[in-house]
Amino acid sequence: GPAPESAGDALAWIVDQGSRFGMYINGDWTAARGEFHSRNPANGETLADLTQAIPSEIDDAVAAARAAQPGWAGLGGHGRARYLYAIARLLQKHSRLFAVLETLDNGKPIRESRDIDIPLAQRHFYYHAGMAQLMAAELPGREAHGVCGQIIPWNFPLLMLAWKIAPALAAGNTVVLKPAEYTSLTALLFADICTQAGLPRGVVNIVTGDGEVGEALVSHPGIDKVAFTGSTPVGRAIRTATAGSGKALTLELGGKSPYIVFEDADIDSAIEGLVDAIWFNQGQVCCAGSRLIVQEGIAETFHSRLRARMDKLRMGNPLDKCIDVGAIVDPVQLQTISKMVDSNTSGEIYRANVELPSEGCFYPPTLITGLHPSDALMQDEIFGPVLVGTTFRTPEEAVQIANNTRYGLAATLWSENINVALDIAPKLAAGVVWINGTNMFDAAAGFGGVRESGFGREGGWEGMSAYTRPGGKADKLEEVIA
Ligand code: TXE
Repeated sequence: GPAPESAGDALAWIVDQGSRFGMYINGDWTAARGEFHSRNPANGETLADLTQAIPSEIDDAVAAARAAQPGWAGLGGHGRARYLYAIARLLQKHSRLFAVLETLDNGKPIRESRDIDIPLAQRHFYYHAGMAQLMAAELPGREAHGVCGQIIPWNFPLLMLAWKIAPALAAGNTVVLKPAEYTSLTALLFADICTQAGLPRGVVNIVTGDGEVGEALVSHPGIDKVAFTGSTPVGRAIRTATAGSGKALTLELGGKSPYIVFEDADIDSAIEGLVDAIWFNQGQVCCAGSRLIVQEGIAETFHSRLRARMDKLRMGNPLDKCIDVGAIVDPVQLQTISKMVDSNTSGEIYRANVELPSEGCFYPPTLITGLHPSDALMQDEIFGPVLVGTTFRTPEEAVQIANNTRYGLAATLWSENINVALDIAPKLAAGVVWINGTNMFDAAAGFGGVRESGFGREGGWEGMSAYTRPGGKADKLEEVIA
């Protein structure tokens, strides 16, 4: 196969910064203190030393964002769009650097960062540049919240940053964003892009650190809107911390999304779909199709063909362009996954017959079948390359099992019968239902959950309106006309 992608440029960029990063506040870099490290989970090597924000630095970042906000909103939609287009083009120009850096920091296969994460992040900025221009006409009478405090997870570091920052800026907000502590590097490279794009100081601020920094940010009185993607327990804590504060809030939390296969499904496609649903990004995907629900009549055949497909997954160095399954983000997450799988008592476990690299955070693609719908493994998010499953007899039972969860982010169903598909889809409690496909995203389509998967939508008009509120001032006439 082709040679692995070289880490050279990305490592050179880190070294150029002295391998120590301060934070990006008011368009400047703060002093680096090297209080925690970013590591490459594929080999354990330290990539860079990072800084844990202290309260006065969070104050500085929020103050910079507050000072910049009226001017940013005052540029109008067309003015802001110019910057969003510039950011999109720069992301495109540096896409290889971003892709390699993301893979080094997170452990995801280069094929995914190169073909999915980074292009979708670019697309999000292009799309929201357009939204900025349309806003005055399409969301009349609405205005930006002000300053947004945004907290993102480690599974799609740059893409989640784009989902947060692009609509916020398009609507006229300024932001203070905190990336996850395991994966801050592409957010710091993005700060460089903001400078290159000539973005006015203070419009984007990046602070780094752990949950303590996140907690301080969301409860800061200078924040008007909080947007969070991460675990359900932290989402709950943030909802409590912001309750009664008047801050607007959107939460995108965990999931245990059903993947239903009817007996008339195209089995080969449904199996390929599962490769995308649960082994994409090592299953560390909030909307991963992690609960397999197969109709009884085809279950045996389906499971045996699935096991054969699992054996063909290629695991190894994430920089290798042929790799399907890369490294788990961090040793802690690896341990969580392995503990959960080891807790299995009633299901039948199959581990893919693949060679694991001798070092690094790797976990083999795993299938656990024959579970009861109420078993803990069918209820709790594993957030790893582990598919759990059960069977059903009737469509009614499929719906019942699918909805037997506290989550509701996504659902997938496979059937060649359009009547079955159209009958079942609306009965599934989920923010999105995919039919004969899975994990399809578009900047124009609102994404988000119901129940404990959170509330609010990101993307499309729904996402834009979440970054606005009814306005106090009349829109500028020239913008409405434009
Ligand atoms: O998430 P956390 P973790 C799920 C998944 C995973 C589990 C734990 O099941 O196994 O969560 O992952 C910041 N106030 N998902 O521990 O803690 C934190 O610094 C404010 C699903 O990494 O939720 C990071 O930036 N912020 C998910 C971000 O929250 C706080 C993606 C997410 O970290 C905070 C990730 C606090 N009190 C994990 N505590 C998805 N839905 O995509 C932590 N943070």
